[in-house]
Amino acid sequence: MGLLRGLLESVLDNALAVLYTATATLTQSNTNGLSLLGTLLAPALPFFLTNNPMPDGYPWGKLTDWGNNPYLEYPKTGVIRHYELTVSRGFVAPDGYVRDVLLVNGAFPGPLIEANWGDTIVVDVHNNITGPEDGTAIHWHGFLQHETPWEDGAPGISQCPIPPRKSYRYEFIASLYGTSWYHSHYSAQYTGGVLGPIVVHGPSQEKYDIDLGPIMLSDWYHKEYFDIVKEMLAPNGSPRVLSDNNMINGKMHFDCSTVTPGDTTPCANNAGISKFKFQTGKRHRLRLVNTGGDGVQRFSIDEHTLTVIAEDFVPVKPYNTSVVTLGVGQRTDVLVTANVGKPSSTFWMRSNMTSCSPAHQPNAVAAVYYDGADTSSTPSSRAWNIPDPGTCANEALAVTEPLFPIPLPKPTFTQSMDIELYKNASNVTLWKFNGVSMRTDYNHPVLLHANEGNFCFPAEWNVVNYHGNSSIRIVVNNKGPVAHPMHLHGHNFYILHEGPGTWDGTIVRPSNPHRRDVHLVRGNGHLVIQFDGAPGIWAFHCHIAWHASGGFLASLIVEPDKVQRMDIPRDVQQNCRAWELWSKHNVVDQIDSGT
Ligand SMILES: *[C@@H]1O[C@H](CO)[C@@H](O)[C@H](O)[C@H]1NC(C)=O
Ligand SMILES: *[C@@H]1O[C@H](CO)[C@@H](O)[C@H](O)[C@H]1NC(C)=O
Ligand SMILES: *[C@@H]1O[C@H](CO)[C@@H](O)[C@H](O)[C@H]1NC(C)=O
Ligand SMILES: *[C@@H]1O[C@H](CO)[C@@H](O)[C@H](O)[C@H]1NC(C)=O
Ligand SMILES: *[C@@H]1O[C@H](CO)[C@@H](O)[C@H](O)[C@H]1NC(C)=O
Ligand SMILES: *[C@@H]1O[C@H](CO)[C@@H](O)[C@H](O)[C@H]1NC(C)=O
Ligand SMILES: [Cu+2]
Repeated sequence: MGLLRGLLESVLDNALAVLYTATATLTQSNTNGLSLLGTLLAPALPFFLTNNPMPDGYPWGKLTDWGNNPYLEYPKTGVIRHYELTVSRGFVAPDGYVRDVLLVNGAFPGPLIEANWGDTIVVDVHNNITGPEDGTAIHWHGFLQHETPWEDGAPGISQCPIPPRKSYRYEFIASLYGTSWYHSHYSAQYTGGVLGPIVVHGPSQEKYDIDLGPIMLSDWYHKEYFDIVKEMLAPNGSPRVLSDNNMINGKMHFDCSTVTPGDTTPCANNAGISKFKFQTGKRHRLRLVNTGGDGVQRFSIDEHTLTVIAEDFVPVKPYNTSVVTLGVGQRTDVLVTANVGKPSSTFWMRSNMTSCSPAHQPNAVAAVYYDGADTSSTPSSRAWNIPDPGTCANEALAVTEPLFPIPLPKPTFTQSMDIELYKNASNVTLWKFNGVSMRTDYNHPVLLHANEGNFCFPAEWNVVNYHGNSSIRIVVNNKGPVAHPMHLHGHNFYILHEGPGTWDGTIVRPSNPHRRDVHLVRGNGHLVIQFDGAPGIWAFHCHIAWHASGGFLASLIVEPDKVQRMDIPRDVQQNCRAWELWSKHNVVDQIDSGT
């Protein structure tokens, strides 16, 4: 592997050396491959309406975001949104430092997937990871997959990985709407570039003029993910992984003079930042997504107020704020009116990582240009001075209230799950969740096991079977000082309480508790969630890539009887046979939990 990489790098040196002279400017293709995100050429949304229009405008008719329960009804449009995603190795320099990455359709970030509420999304994923080869599996973050748990994309849980040079077709319904993303769930692979935005258009009580589309906020690492994981999981390795930079839509400057002495990787100081255009006086929708490996982001636009209208796939009662906090995996949709300056005004957009995020360079910027501004100019606006409160927590639950109210049902079962850091007998630092450090078996997905009526699992798969329970409450107790963004697949969970220490039994707004699919639990604190279980196998894990690699994941079985009776498509078995064959003849270097 090392030799191959060395060869690739020397080819790269020759190809890019010309560009890396002191005066050269990197092109968009040098920094982001075929992606246009973060450039002034990125189209406003909806984009697909121009090439695949709906016959009668928007298909959700009289359904609204305040009057209809999206878990019970969605428009059955019958429209198929078909995408082809090819994952390949490549080189880009998003912040000027050249990296060996994984690209989706030659782009970083990967291309946008767009649909209307109720459409069927069909994605053919082609694994073109070669030199060296590796598996992959794509998770569609926040999608419920209630009729299709085998399309959830968690390797060893809902499917076998897609082997190199093979394809797998994912097919699922967009039964919720809003902003999300897709990412590899195979090891920490997504931090190497296998990710992209998803927008599902739906009703909105709050009107706006322009949909600016996805704005992805992410920490960035100059080392390859595999090397990071290897170092972290070496005996006496540190679980704290420092990021090198922070980016908005995959772009940011980097000060090349700060690289480790002896590092000869090509690096340029002038990679360029993301640029956005605002129409003076108009109201814009910005779709924020934290697609990072670890860092908690605090997003703001100088001198502008943000009106929050959705968190994850849950529309919320609008509230105003200057700064929005997002843990990894979380999304926040905000409306911003361009009425602060003149048509020639320019402003900084900022995303600062919080004190809870180990980072060399925590602050990302992008430029916002009103429609009469010179788009080559540099903003000189004043930042909001709202210091990081240091709690490493989301907005207070009292402030974030779902627009469509659902009262908290009585749980049929309550349990605690503890988060602990420990060293195993080889001195490897791992995470224990609910008493176990998880390690997946790529060849035997839990879902297929259960579907065959086999409910005995090796302890290290960390499976919890809820039998006939329909409403499950989990009290997450964080026994250490580090905050974690807790993500449950297949559900928007109710959030009953979050705070320091242990839970005192208080529930915030039981008449309509907040709901979402990721929520931060602070260090030495608690998070109490509850969900109306849907039949299937659902990963419940920390979304920090390094923590999941270190075993921080549990698989929850809901309604095993129904899981056993599910008619799982033959493709799923076929993909497992293809993986079985590939893994028999190739070494699968699973150095971590596998997810
Ligand atoms: C597959 O990956 C190789 C590089 O590893 C690249 O040259 C080729 O264009 C890719 N094929 C497709 C269809 O993306
Ligand atoms: C938010 O601020 C805007 C002005 O920037 C105001 O028009 C609106 O009423 C405020 N909304 C709320 C919910 O406070
Ligand atoms: C973000 O960081 C910048 C640079 O340190 C600072 O000026 C600004 O106040 C910070 N913004 C917020 C909202 O904390
Ligand atoms: C400790 O964890 C590492 C990483 O998962 C694993 O390779 C090793 O076998 C474990 N050691 C023991 C004694 O279980
Ligand atoms: C683990 O580390 C301790 C102290 O750091 C050392 O004494 C012990 O020999 C190590 N054990 C293994 C199996 O490496
Ligand atoms: C609920 O789940 C728990 C934990 O697995 C189990 O002990 C209990 O029997 C279940 N209750 C029902 C009604 O299935
Ligand atoms: Cu974590």
